[in-house]
Amino acid sequence: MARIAFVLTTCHEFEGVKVLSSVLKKHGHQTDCFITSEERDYYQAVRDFEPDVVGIYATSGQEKWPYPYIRRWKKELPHLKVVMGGPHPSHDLEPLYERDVVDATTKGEAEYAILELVEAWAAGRSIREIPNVGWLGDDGKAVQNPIRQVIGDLDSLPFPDVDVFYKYAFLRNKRVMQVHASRGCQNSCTYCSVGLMKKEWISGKKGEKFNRVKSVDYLCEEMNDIVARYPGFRMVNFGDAALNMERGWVQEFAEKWPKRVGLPFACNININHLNEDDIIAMKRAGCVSVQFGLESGSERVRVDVYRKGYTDKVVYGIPPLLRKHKLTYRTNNIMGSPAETLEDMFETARVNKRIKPNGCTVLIYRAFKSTVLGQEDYALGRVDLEKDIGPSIQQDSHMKREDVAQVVNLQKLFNLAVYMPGGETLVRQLIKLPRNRVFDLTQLSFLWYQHAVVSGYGMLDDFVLGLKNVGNVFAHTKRRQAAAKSEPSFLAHMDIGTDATL
Ligand code: B12
Ligand code: SF4
Repeated sequence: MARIAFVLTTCHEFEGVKVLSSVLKKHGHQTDCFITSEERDYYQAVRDFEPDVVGIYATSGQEKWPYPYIRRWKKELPHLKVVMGGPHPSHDLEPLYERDVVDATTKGEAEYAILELVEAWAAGRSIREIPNVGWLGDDGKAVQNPIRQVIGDLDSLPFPDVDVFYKYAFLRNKRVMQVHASRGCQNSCTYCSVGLMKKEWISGKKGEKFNRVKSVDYLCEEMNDIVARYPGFRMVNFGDAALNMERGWVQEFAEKWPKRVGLPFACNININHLNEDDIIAMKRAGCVSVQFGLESGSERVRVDVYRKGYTDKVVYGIPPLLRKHKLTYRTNNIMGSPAETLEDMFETARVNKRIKPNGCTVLIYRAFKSTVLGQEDYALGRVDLEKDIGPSIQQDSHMKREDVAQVVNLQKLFNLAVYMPGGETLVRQLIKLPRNRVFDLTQLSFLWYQHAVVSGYGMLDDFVLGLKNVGNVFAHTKRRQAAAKSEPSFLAHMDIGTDATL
């Protein structure tokens, strides 16, 4: 039996970690999860658990924060092994070169990779043949092993282990529970990692499918298992790319969910695969709010560059149906990709005004090396490598463009352009001003209101969640200040995901 500690900086229940934990527990291991904002003394909390293995979940930009902790834990627990998984090491083996920190990485889905890894370490066996695992060779070069088939049947997995998250009072007492019903996505947008995941996170065996859905029966049982132990939740938020992933699933869900679970919910939708019958079914099932990616007002950018697949016909066609059936809806939008001019970004504001969403989330384009567009941006030298923008995609831009200051200001003031009469004219003038905290606060206030009220997450919960994660909004500023003082502090390495407000 091994003891595995998952370390996280974001106050959120992560589906990936929940599932890894449940698989490890099913095989007799002991697991726990530690979130920085929820521990008084983070170092000691993990140290007291006496882990044999520490697991880091990392998105790009979020990988280095635990290194100072790990160096200290490794001093006191000499047998400690560290594995990093998630999107970052799935596409970049660079963490393995931190020899004193990371002992192995995993690529793609890691349920069985982490199990075999933990068991190999416990038995003193080699890890060099384990599928999905990355390791450092004797010649100092990182090696990525081939990956195994994805888990074809999500119902074959034990229920995700919520206990490692709901041991924290804040997470179990909030209004909304985070749940996943599927993996994958119907789209392959060029700015998102999912497109490459579909190619690189599969073994390529015949019949293997990256898009998978839990059965409605499994999902209802999973929910009832959670609600029986944590009865305080009032609503569910589905974190999936789209709840309407598989044709016909929503109809069955609308039959069973209200009778067997009965909690209202919010979710993402794919508007290309949605018709009025699906909307009616979702409403009947208890849906209160949906979200979809508009991303750009320009059809050329949305369809030809981002490969989103949403033509103007769909973009203008679906919102009236959502309004007709009284579902509130929010759009996701991207500012500042190399494909767009500032005028295109104002077009995004105008299209939002026209389709009347109840809220607009606006993120700043970031070139991830795990995306088609990101790879192109790095190859063409469009990324300012000297600029530290922190881990967040809501804070700043690392793209080299002359109008970058105005783009970032527009992201902060976007909602004024959409919702205030005459807003666009005012915002056109304001974005010429230097960046300032009032603009930052304007963006955060809209985000808070839309998240808390429109999507129903609750004013207080969302405010507290924002406070818990606000550190990352200014993470790069703090790092800059710490670097200026040349003080090696923990804070200088903290990347505390802003995700809570997405
Ligand atoms: C839901 C979601 C969120 C949620 C929950 C966080 C989470 N990652 O679960 C919230 C809203 C909080 C969020 C926040 C952010 N997200 Co997000 N998010 C997603 C989304 C849509 C689904 C993730 C998911 O649950 N998948 C289902 C589970 C089962 O899969 P999984 O998480 O990948 O887990 C498997 C493996 O990764 C691995 N694994 C997972 N954890 C661990 C841990 C260890 C130790 C090991 C060994 C393996 C391992 O095994 C798991 C089981 O097979 C993905 C897109 C996607 N489809 O992956 C983006 C995605 C992960 N997010 C992304 C980004 C950019 C962010 C933010 C930085 C955004 C921001 N606010 O600025 C933050 C970062 C927060 C953080 N600390 O990671 C990017 C990451 C890109 C990259 N290359 O790094 C993605 C890929 C989307 C994209 N734009 O391309 N996100
Ligand atoms: S629809 Fe969303 S999750 Fe799917 S590929 Fe596009 S951005 Fe990624």
